[in-house]
Amino acid sequence: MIATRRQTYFLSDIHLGLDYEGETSAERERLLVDWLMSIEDTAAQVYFLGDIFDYWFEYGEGRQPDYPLFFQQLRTMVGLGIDIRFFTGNHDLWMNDYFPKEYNITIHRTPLIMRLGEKTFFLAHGDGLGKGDIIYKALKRVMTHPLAQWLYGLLPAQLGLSLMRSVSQKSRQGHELESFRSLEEERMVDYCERHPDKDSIDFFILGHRHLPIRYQLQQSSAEYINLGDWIKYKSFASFDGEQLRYDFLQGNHSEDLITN
Ligand SMILES: [Mn+2]
Repeated sequence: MIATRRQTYFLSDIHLGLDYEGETSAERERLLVDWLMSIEDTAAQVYFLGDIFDYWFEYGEGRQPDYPLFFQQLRTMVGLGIDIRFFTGNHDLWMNDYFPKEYNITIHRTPLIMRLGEKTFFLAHGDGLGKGDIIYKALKRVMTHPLAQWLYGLLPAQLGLSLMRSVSQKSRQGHELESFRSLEEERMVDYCERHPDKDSIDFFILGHRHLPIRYQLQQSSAEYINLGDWIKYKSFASFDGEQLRYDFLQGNHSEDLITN
């Protein structure tokens, strides 16, 4: 069989490491890997738009959190010539050179504007974009400073990781997984509406919100897509060079897609 790899896939907020409402991280990892295997023959590129991991720290020498099925599948896909990109999210800000070195995966730490086929994409995790969130933005500036990571690295690995796990859980209780406000109140929609390049962008694809959203921006042909998550929705988007599709792994959440 000749594989025709021309699809680009987008997903985010998988939060490996988190057990949530009756689904363990290992079960979620299995579903993810099965899905990744199912797109091996069609995927040219896979964009993971952040919060792939619920917490992440690289202690070196193979002492980072380990998701063996997922990591093996990444290796297989990269070996097949599939271009895999990781964006850092607020839960996995501290990705360094483990994935570039071990798996030949490119890491993006800032939003990316790129062209695929005839369309222009804006890609980002979405944390700290738009108005407000002053405290988080300041915290992010501290957290992304190499000194903060270096200091954290001084903690014993087990303590460092369990601390991260608990902070991670708190942040979720605080502002993630909350229900949808009106689109006008959605900070990331507002960010896209005001983006200076809005007229030249076709798709703003973001994560972070944990809600499946496909929204036509005002007075523009651009769409704002939120990728949902793999905790509740198991949602993803794909692009074949012309059309963008929004899908759900188990097909039973399609009615949850928020549109205008
Ligand atoms: Mn998230």
